[in-house]
Amino acid sequence: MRPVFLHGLALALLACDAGVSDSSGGGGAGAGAGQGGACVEAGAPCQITFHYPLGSEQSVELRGDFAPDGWDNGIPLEIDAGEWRITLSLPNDSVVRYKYLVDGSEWVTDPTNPVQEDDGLGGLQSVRSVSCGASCDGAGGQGEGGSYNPGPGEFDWRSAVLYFVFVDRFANGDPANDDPVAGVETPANYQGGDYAGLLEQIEAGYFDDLGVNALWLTVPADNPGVSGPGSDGHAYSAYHGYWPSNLEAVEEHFGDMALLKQVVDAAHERGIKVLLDYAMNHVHIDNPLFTEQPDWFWPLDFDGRYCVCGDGCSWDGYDGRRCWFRDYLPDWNFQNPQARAASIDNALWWIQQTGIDGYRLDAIKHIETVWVEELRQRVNAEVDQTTGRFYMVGETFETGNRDVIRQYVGSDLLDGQFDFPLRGAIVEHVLRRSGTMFDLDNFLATNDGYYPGIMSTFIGNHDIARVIQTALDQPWGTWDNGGSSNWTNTPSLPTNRAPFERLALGFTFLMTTQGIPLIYYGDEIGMAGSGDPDNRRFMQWTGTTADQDWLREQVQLLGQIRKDNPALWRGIRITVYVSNDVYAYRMTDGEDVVHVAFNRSDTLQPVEGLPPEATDLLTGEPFTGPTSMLPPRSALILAP
Ligand SMILES: [Ca+2]
Ligand SMILES: [Ca+2]
Ligand SMILES: [Ca+2]
Repeated sequence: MRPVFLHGLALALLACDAGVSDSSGGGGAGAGAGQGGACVEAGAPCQITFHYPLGSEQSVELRGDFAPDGWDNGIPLEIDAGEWRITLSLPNDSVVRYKYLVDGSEWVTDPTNPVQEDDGLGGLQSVRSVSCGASCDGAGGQGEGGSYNPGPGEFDWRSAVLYFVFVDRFANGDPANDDPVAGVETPANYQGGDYAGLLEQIEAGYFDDLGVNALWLTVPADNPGVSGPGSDGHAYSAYHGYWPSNLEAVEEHFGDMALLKQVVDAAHERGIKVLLDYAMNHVHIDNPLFTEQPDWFWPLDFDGRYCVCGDGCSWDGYDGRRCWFRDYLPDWNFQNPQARAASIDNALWWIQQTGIDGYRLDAIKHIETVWVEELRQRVNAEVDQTTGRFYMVGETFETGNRDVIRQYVGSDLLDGQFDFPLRGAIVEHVLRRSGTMFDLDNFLATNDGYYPGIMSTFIGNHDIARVIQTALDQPWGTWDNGGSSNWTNTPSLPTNRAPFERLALGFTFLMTTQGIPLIYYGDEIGMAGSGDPDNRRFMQWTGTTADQDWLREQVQLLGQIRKDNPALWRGIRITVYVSNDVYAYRMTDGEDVVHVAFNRSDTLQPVEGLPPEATDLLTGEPFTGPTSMLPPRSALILAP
């Protein structure tokens, strides 16, 4: 039962008949390659025992989808050791849906298995995953397997909690460099945030308090002090950093290279890693490279088409890799080896200059993949990784097709990507309370272990409406966006506690499952906002409400709990109870087991399958199980 870690995913050997507590809602306990080749192929026979408590009944049959006619022709259980039981040989990595037929007439679900789902006939059926060992083809039977294997003294990226510092909007330590651009409205203009302000917060311990040990900073390269029209007709400045005009200078609104280096050093002193955002898809048209090396960029004219993305060219496929985001943002042609080398040289230069620990790479599906491959090769060859792997996480804004996201993840490509589909599932089912927790469980059953790397999990970022809008009593927008570009809808902070409690549930999930949880600045206090640019209001440092302070304290607590309990970031997740509104699972890392349960609803709800005795890490109070009643919008995190 001791897990082994060969890759970036938690790998575990599960006992063949680990009993009902190892059931999952559908293969959710993603198991990976076993040590020394002791893995079990998907489909290999696996001995699974089914149980039913002995009572006054005369017969119990197992019926289900374990055989083509398994719903019509049952297999009788036999009395053995004081219970009804039967052991079947079933394929490893499969899922069984079943019921018991008692005395030939009464259909019941498995009373020893809390995992159930709708049977499509108005009732429920039991669901159980079949696993008798680590599968040989990566976690969940899906991944290719990465090469991540931190050695002694190396930082383990699975333990990272990432905070997105939107530099211009985070903290203003030097009013002398604010210098807004003329003719640009405040929401799209520089607002004064800088490295001096960030440095103050690092040194004040703001991130330590949150349990944050990694920062993602917006693009540091110099951008022009000009305005450009957005697709919504408003004038924009380059406050976001995505218009690089000088790739070898630091944006003067933020500071200079010495100050950026100071930020990185101060973070490192506190055990905090730093990722810089790197924009490699395009430059600003003012970048001298565009005039000096026109062959390094795709022409705006593409066989007579005006190749602006979403205009003369599509955002997708080959078009999507060569189109210009705007007509002032020339797009790199990385089919040109000189262009590719120059760009990768620059990415390496920033690493050497600053001593950063990783990159967040923008707009991955809009560049030629060979750029990522070569960057990885050169990082491996040229960057000192003795204290930890140089972690590269990509952004592919894709909510539906997970293969599009996964194709860039691997030991020779990205270490991970932002898990947009997971974000959708959490927001849809937990925050917006749509569908049921069975839907969430079904999603997770296929998502756990789907990617051969370490994904970053999140509920909010800078491209979607502030997540609190999805958690309102009456949430608005759609789950995957919630209001895109928006200048007129500027929601104010909710005045009741419930939305903050729902956000805390979202953070509870992120902080108690695998992946690198990302906190988008301000979400820890539930800042309000619709789509871009309203989702990028300046960080609120003063005048926070009691609800905001409560949420921040919850996130701080969750951060500390995650840090203190490695099972939460490297354990395997096994579903233990599901109802329409309640979800419970346990994270298992060898002998360490932590149970998590939460109730999304506004009513008191039962939960089952929890340990008989434990401590609730959220309150410090003793807990008595295995059943309990969960108050509205509340969670339990239970450790022995
Ligand atoms: Ca400033
Ligand atoms: Ca500038
Ligand atoms: Ca491109």
